[in-house]
Amino acid sequence: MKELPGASLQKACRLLVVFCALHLSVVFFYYLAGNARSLHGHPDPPPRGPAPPRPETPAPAPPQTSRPVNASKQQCPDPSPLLVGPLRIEFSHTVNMKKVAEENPEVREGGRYTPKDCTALQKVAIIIPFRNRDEHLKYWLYYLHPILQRQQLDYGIYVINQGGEETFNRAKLLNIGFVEALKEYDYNCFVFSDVDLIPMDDRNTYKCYDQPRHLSVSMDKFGFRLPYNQYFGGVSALSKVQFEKINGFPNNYWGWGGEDDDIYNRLVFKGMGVSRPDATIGKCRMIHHSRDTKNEPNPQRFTKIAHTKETMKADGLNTLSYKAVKIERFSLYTKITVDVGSPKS
Ligand SMILES: [Mn+2]
Repeated sequence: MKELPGASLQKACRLLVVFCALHLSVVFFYYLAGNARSLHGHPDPPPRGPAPPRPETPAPAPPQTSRPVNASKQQCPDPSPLLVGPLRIEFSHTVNMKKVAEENPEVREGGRYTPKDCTALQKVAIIIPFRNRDEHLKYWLYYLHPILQRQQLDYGIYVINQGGEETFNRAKLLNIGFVEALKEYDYNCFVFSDVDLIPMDDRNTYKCYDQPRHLSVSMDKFGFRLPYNQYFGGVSALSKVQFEKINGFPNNYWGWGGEDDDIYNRLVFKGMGVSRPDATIGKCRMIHHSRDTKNEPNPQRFTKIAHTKETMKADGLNTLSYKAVKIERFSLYTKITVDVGSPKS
């Protein structure tokens, strides 16, 4: 049957009206659904005032989307959406290591962690020079594991324990940590942290940047200020490339002081600068302690840091010698006890 022109126009109009009604109802449905989600779905913004330490409970994982089982993971977003900002850090309670391990079930043996839902931007080895500071280490692990997980880093914790009774050698222990960590995993970033320093804001990400990073810029010990502009002590981060460029750290600073200034000089002589977080994000607390024995101020430190430019070629990664005495993999960290030799050897 052949239709008249008028009838076909009428049919087209009717179709258009039906289509518009359908469109409107779909829009209205999504409008309602969107309202309902914003009323009930969004978490409250994190509280900023003093509160019990929040990092204890691991942040909820992002909702699982239905993705094919073998699909390659996406890169983790930068910055991590799990960060909460300022943290309350205090050292009055005692830390039960078994409990800390239970509270961090996703940390693997040796203190290793890899984000489940995304590929970490960096593989970070955290190196802690150590001797006889077990109480401090407990606080460090208690606070840092939750923070580092929220930062979505693929990380491992290496405590480099100086065996024997010789004078402490912080920088050499850091060199050893670099070498030992690389034997275990393909790390591309190294964070060197004193055992008694805890960040007060998880936006201070323990990762590497274009320039070597100084992380502990605003310590309570120094009235939350940098003690001096060239200060590079406490917590710092160097990529593998940056560390190798400066031939690692000096091996010849025995006792307290100077080695961090030598490292700063090395960076400058190799044409690098220091990157830092701002004074708010870079706040951190130091656990109070008295001076360790066998770590007296090094009287040679001033003469030594005056000659970094000449000494750095022949003192560092290329001259590092030590003996790994024992490697222990605990649930929250790897402890490597080393014989670092003595000043004369
Ligand atoms: Mn200290």
